[in-house]
Amino acid sequence: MLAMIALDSINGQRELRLWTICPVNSPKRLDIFCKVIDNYGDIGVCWRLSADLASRGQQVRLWVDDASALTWMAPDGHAGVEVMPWHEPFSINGAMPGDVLVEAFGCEIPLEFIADYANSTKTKGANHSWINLEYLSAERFAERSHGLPSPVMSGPGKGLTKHFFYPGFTAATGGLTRETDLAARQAVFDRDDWLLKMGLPFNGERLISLFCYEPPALQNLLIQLAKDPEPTRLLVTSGRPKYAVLGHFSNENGLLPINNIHNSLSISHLPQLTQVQYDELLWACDLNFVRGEDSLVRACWAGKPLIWQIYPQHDDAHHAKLNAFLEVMAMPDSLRQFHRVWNGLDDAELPGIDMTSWQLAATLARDRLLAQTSLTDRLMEFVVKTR
Ligand code: TRH
Repeated sequence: MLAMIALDSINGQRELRLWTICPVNSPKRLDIFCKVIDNYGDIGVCWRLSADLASRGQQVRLWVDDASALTWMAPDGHAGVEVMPWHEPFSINGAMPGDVLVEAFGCEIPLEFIADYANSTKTKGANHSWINLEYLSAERFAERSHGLPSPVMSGPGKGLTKHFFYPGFTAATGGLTRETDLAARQAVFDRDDWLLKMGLPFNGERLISLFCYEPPALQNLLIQLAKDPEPTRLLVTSGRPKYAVLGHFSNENGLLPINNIHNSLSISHLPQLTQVQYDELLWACDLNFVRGEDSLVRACWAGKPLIWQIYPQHDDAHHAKLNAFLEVMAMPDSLRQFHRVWNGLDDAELPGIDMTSWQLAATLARDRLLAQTSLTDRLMEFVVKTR
């Protein structure tokens, strides 16, 4: 913390004032904890945040119980981010806890680490920062709950206070992760070069990326695209989307199925992309199907129309979450209905694709979001404010 004397002029009267300033970007050491529950979102979100913090001069240790996806998501790692194994029983291996603890998605940081963190803050006489990073939601509760304190009443962390940090789409939430160089990289992106580099055939057809679980309307979509006189190349990401698509073909005994009367639909299967390449895929396409959390945010930044398959919850809590997102993005009716059918909230026919109105909404939504500060900026400000 820096203390500074400043001469101020208030209502014409000159005053000497004491300001206390702690620069938001002063380097800190952060320990981020991540448990991989399923799919790629847990590690995807945590890696994205870690890399962004590091590129702003922070030092990050990312403790994760399964780092295997990083071998393809981020094969080159990132300067300033150290990936640490989180095994049971937990061992910190003599390392000193950093200044800030981030507990991603309620993963419950090992008690041994909390004990060391509590001791080290006491010994250093330092303030503590324990952030509970929550799931992204456009629902109103994200604004209400963002920043709330939660005193720790028992265990080795007794006496410390956790703070809830809710990512979100408005200024009253924790915002969305966005790298400082994202717009510059996007501005010089050359789609033709990229497709060539990726070895993807392209003859000017509409490009659609597909990253999804097993949406009930997938067959419907394939039929719609195949029947459409406008040619489409569907770029199918690896894993579950690939098998979901192949499943529809094998339903038809592996024959070229689905009424491809105009030969309109071509399908390319993609390998596992790095996170950087996945961003580029979203920039290259005219329409992106995304899922979960991180790919949704990246598709918002791409500024292209997107269709989101939300992570389903048993109690259907995802219905309200989906509707809140459609609202905050001010999506046109046809796009809202497309989402309802794609997510199984409505078993009607899939509406037709309306690129013009969908593109307009995507551009406007991106512009509104770009006018806000990023999640990483807000997190660092929050740390300073709550210490
Ligand atoms: O994989 P997801 O569905 O992840 C999740 C998890 O299910 C998680 O448990 C749940 O909490 C969350 O959704 C809501 O979707 P998501 O969040 O988009 O994460 C995918 C990550 O994978 C993202 O960081 C982008 C990255 N990715 C690549 O790097 N390369 C690729 O080729 C693809 C397809 C994705």
